Order: sequence, then C-alpha cells, then structure tokens
Amino acid sequence: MTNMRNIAKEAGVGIATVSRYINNTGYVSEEVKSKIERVIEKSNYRPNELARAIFTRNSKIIGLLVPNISNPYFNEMALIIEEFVSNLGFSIFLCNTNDDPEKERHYIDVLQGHRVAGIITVRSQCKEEYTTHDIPVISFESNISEQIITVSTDNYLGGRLAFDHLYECGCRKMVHIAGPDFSNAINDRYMGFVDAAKEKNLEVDIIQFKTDFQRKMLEANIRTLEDIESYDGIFVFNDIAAATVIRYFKLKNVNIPQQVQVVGFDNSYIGEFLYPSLTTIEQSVQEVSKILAEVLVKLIKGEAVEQRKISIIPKLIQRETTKTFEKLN
Ligand code: XLF
Repeated sequence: MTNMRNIAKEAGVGIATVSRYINNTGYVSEEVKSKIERVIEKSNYRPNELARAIFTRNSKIIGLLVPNISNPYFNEMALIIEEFVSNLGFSIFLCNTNDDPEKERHYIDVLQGHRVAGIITVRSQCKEEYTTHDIPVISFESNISEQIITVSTDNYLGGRLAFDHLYECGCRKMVHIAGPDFSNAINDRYMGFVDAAKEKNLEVDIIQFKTDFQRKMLEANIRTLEDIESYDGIFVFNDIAAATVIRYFKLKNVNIPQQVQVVGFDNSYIGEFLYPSLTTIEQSVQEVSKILAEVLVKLIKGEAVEQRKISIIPKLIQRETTKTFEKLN
C-alpha cells in the first residue's frame, strides 16, 4: 500500500520532506518536489477525495470561513455560495471562526491540509497566514494584502444613509450601537453616521458592542443599556443586533417607531420577520455572495482578475421600525 514512508523511500528523500510537501508546511526544493510528484503519479493509490486532492494537489473543495453561521447574513451567504459553486462541481468546507484569530489560523491550516482549491474568508483577522501559500483567496470586508481581492459594501455610505433617514424621520437625539472595532466595515459604518451628523450640527452618542455573532452575547450587551429609551433614533451596526434591540424594547414596553425609531444594516431575511419589521441598510447578500464565488472560481481556473477592490453600493430598505413620511406630517 502506498503511504508516506513508501513514497519517501522510492523518491530517495526523508519522510519529513514528503510530509512537508503533502501538508504544504515548509520549503521543499523544486527538484525534490518533482521526484515526489513522479512517485505519486506512478502510484495508483486513490482511496478517497482527500487522498486524491493530496496526491494531485488539487481538490474540488472551497473553504468558507465566516465569523459565525448563526448570523442570518452569514448563513444566507453560505447558502448562496454553496449553490453557486456546487453547480460548478465544487463542495464547501464551512468554518466558524467566532472572530477568534487563533481559531481562524487553525482552520487555515486545516484547509491547507485538505488541499482546498480556494478560500473565501469573511471578516478575517489574519494576514500572513493567507499569503504564505499558493491557494487562491478572496476576502469579504478585511483588507488582507495588496494581492488578495477584497469585496465590501461602501459601509461609509451606508452609515450616512442610516443617519439621513433617521434625520428625515424626525429623530434629533440619536445613538449608534457600533460593533467590534477590529472590523473595517463596522468602523466605516460608524464614521459615515458620525460625519453625516456633523454636517447637520448634531451630536450623536456611540455605544460599542464587543461581539455580534451570538444572540446570548448580544442580549447580555443590551441589558447594560440603561437609558436607551431616552433616544428617539438608533442605528444598529447589523440586523441581528438590531433584532435583539427590538426585542429588548418590547420587554420594556417601549413603542417602535412611535417612541424610538430603529435602523439596522444588512437586509438579511430576519428583518422582514420581525415585528415591527426592520428598516435597514441593504448590503445585498445575493450580490456579495455571487461576486465572492464567481471571482474565486476565476482565480482557481487561473484567469486574471484586474480589480483588487470590489465595492457594493448600499441602499435604504424602509419598513416599520421608522416612521413613514406620511406619518410625520
Ligand atoms: O462585519 C459586518 C458586521 O455584521 C457584517 O457585514 C455584518 O453586517 C453581517 O451581519
């Protein structure tokens, strides 16, 4: 039976070298690489997809790293990407990083070990880990390196749209509930909101949450917001956090939109199911997911992609958590 030991013996190299080659964990000279490849080629040991991938260095698996699949935006994204790539013969290897760089690093290693054909990484906190191997990578939101293509919404514009809408709906005492500050996307939403407020000479308050990926953690954050009903307008950094804010107001008998108006960000499917349904800033999950999948497949096929930054234009989706203009008059 062909195994690493046999391959090493036949190629005339050490087992550690074969292991470095197969796991892509260190330097192997071109000459040694071709010796190992020749032995692997000769062997017809092809027991399963993983082994095939290891031997041919080319699997039909795409690694998808998301902060946490329990966020509706990310679970919809995973569904759309999976559908798109499966039509092209690829399967998805889904990893939840929990916004933990250690966990993300671990998954990058696992994906390398599985010889994935490409990686889609969402809100990544790692950098060199993506540049020290030759697997094609595309990033949503995080700028990893000059070489790696980033897709992101114009979050700054999104923050401005949220402010302008609340302002037009009559809000004058506003607060922004911002998310974890390691995310460019979240910081840009915050900056857009604050800059638009400055232009109207309005001071806005900011509250910062440390997480958005688990409902329980969000609820714990929200319970600390004592005077939240003293505001008449709230812009929340994403829909799942906005859903938790709405529920909190329900429990406190605060009426939305009569007393407080709320705007989320994402336009994930959860917004329509809420009562009252959520006004939000859309970052089209269809558009984002399709671009991520399409561009990655191009990179896997070795096709050139010129654009390094791909920007999605956000748009206001008005529902029931903000007053309609008729109600204002
Ligand atoms: O990283 C940001 C924050 O949350 C991402 O785009 C999201 O809006 C998804 O819910």
